[in-house]
Amino acid sequence: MVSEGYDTVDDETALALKILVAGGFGVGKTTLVGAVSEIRPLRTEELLSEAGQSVDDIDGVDRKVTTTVAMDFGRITIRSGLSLYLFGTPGQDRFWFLWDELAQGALGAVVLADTRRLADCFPAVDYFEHRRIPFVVAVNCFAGARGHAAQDVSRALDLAPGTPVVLCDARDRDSGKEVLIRLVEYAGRKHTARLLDSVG
Ligand SMILES: Nc1nc2c(ncn2[C@@H]2O[C@H](COP(=O)(O)OP(=O)(O)OP(=O)(O)O)[C@@H](O)[C@H]2O)c(=O)[nH]1
Ligand SMILES: [Mg+2]
Repeated sequence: MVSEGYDTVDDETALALKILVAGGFGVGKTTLVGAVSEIRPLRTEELLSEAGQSVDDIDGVDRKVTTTVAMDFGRITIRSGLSLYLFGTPGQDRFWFLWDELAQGALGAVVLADTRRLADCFPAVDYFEHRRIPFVVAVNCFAGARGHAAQDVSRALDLAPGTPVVLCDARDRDSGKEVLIRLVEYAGRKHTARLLDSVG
């Protein structure tokens, strides 16, 4: 029997994991969550106002008119029985205070990077390294930014050996999904290794 107003618990979607989508300002976080989400994504966009120009760093993202002020939320089913809840972080420094709340209980994170402004993702990389939250770096290939070897990005960001670096197009559902699959596989391996360490 199905009671009106209640979701049935479906064995097919038994496991739901929380994933963060982070990175610098304007790197494509909201775009990625929107591209892959199978539900209408929740967005908290505000217009970039003239008043904000002194604090909003819009260099390199000149056509951008809105910015995330709290978070993005979306959901994707990776395979039968496994869904991901995606939380996009706000990109600007003045919203850092929201990160700890957003990161609670996250399995892992995608750090989006733009090779024209690679340094912008340092704070996100630092954040996840310090909290030992597994992450992959996904280079969003804006026009003209192709051709960067994953190895170069890994070296420039001084990533720990084994941290995956993948190229993607944040606007493309399949490309975004691939990034998420890489993350789930990687984070799964990391968590398993830690578990074995703690019992061994
Ligand atoms: N050419 C190109 N444009 C992109 C790509 N990804 C995002 N954009 C555009 O870049 C701009 C920034 O995208 P957003 O998704 O808002 O970036 P964000 O990281 O959520 O930004 P904040 O929340 O403000 O930090 C938008 O105008 C997108 O349409 C891409 O892969 N290629
Ligand atoms: Mg955003």
